[in-house]
Amino acid sequence: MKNNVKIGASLACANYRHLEKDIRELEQAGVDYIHFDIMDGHFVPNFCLNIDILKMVRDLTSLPVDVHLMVDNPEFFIPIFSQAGCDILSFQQEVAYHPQRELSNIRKFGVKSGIALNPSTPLNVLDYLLPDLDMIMIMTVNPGFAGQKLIPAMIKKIENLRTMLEKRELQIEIQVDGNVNFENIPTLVKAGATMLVGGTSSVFKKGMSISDAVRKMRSVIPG
Ligand code: S6P
Ligand code: MG
Repeated sequence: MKNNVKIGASLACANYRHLEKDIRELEQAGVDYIHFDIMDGHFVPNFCLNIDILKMVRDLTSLPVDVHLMVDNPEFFIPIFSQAGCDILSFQQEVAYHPQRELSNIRKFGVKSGIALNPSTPLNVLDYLLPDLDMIMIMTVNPGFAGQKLIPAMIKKIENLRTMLEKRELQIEIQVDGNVNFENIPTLVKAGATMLVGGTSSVFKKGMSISDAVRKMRSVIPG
């Protein structure tokens, strides 16, 4: 880990033909965690991964697993995923009726609590949730698909979030998800990101091995 910045691999972008091989490569490359996307075809118009794959991954590796729920009715899925063996669990703020209750439920299961914000969701929704949060995910693209372009306004949002946390002297991880690449990592980290999600733009970049990609990511982290 460089400068306390954690490198995560978005498993949805791995090669499903040989998932175990990719997981071994991720371990060898020294990634800090696996990012595990769950989609329901309703909150986002796509599907990806599932609970059985999560259980299999849990059996295969001791790497921390960070589950990102992009689903309606997160309150229904939180107990199921919390007990399937994840280390961090986050849900989208936009579809949670009682986000404070959901965050404290996640912690009751012994799992770190996270919330994900769509690009258009303002930071003030976090005001009264901060004591219940271990991680805040800034979506740098609209959720639903890999291979999109980072929305430039998200850099200021990350800076503002960092300022908000510093003012209150809170140590909450700032995760960035979407088009995290070798060129924008320095900017994202300087803005305040502490957890990077690497997908098709970095960890699983076409034409590059996982270990070379992770090495390159680490080399561009400032500090
Ligand atoms: C997007 C999802 C993400 C992607 C990741 C892909 O809805 O939550 O975790 O899997 O962003 O990375 P990239 O580099 O293809 O954008
Ligand atoms: Mg994600």
